[in-house]
Amino acid sequence: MNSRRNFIKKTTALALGTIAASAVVNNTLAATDFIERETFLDEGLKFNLPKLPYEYDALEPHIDKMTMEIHHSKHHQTYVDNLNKSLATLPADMLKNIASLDDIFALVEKLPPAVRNNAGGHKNHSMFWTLMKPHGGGIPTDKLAVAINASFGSFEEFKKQFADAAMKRFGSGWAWCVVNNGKLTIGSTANQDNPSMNLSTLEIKGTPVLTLDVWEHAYYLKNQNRRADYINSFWNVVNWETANNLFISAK
Ligand code: MN3
Repeated sequence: MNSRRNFIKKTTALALGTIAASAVVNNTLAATDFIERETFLDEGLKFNLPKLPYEYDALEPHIDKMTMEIHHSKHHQTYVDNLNKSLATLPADMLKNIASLDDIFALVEKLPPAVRNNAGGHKNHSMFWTLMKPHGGGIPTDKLAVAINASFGSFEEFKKQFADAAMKRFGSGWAWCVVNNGKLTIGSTANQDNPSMNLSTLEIKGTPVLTLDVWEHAYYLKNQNRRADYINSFWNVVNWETANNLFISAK
C-alpha cells in the first residue's frame, strides 16, 4: 500500500510539473489541467483546491468577481474539505481501493452519500473553471466543431439544447455535453452528480466535454433568479480549446 501511494504521489507530482510548464508555454489549458490535486499524507488520501487558472475578476463583465471569488474560495473549498473529512470516516478495507476521484466515481454506489456529493463537487468545479477563460466564447473549433455539427446539425442547435438542459434542471445541478464513442449528447444531473459516475440513476452518462454549474450560488449575486441571463453570459467565456481537448482525449 505504501509503495502504491508513493508511486501515485510521485506520478501526480510529475504530472503537476508538466502541466505547470506547458500552461506557461501555451497559456491555454489542456484537458488534463483540471487535475484532482490529490496527495497522500500519513493519515490517508487528501485532495486540495486547485488554483483558479485566471484572476477572480478575469471573466468580468460576464461573470462577476465576487461570484467567482466566493464560488472558488468558499464553495469549492468546502467540497474539498468535506470530501477529505468523509474519506477519513471510511473503513480501511474500503479506503485501500481508492487512490483517485476516478476510483471514487467507479465505486460510488457503495460509498456514503457525503463522499459521492463532495467528490462530485470537487471534480465538477475543477472541470468547470478550466472550461472558462477571459476573452473566451466564439465558436468551437477542430474535431469538436465537426462532432457538434454531426450530432446536432449546427452550433446554434447545440447551444439551444445545452441552454434548454441548463434551464430545465429543477433546483441545483449541472448541464452537460458528454461524448460516447464519438457521439455527443446533452443533458443534466442533479446536485453534484457527474455523468462519468458509475450510477444507475443518472439521466446522462458519458465523458464530459462541456459543463455549466446551474446551482444558484453560481449566478445569484449578479443575476438573482435570472438563470437564462447567466446561461447567455456563459457563452462569452467558454474555453473551447479545453472542450476540444476533453473531446479528443475521451476517444
Ligand atoms: Mn458551484
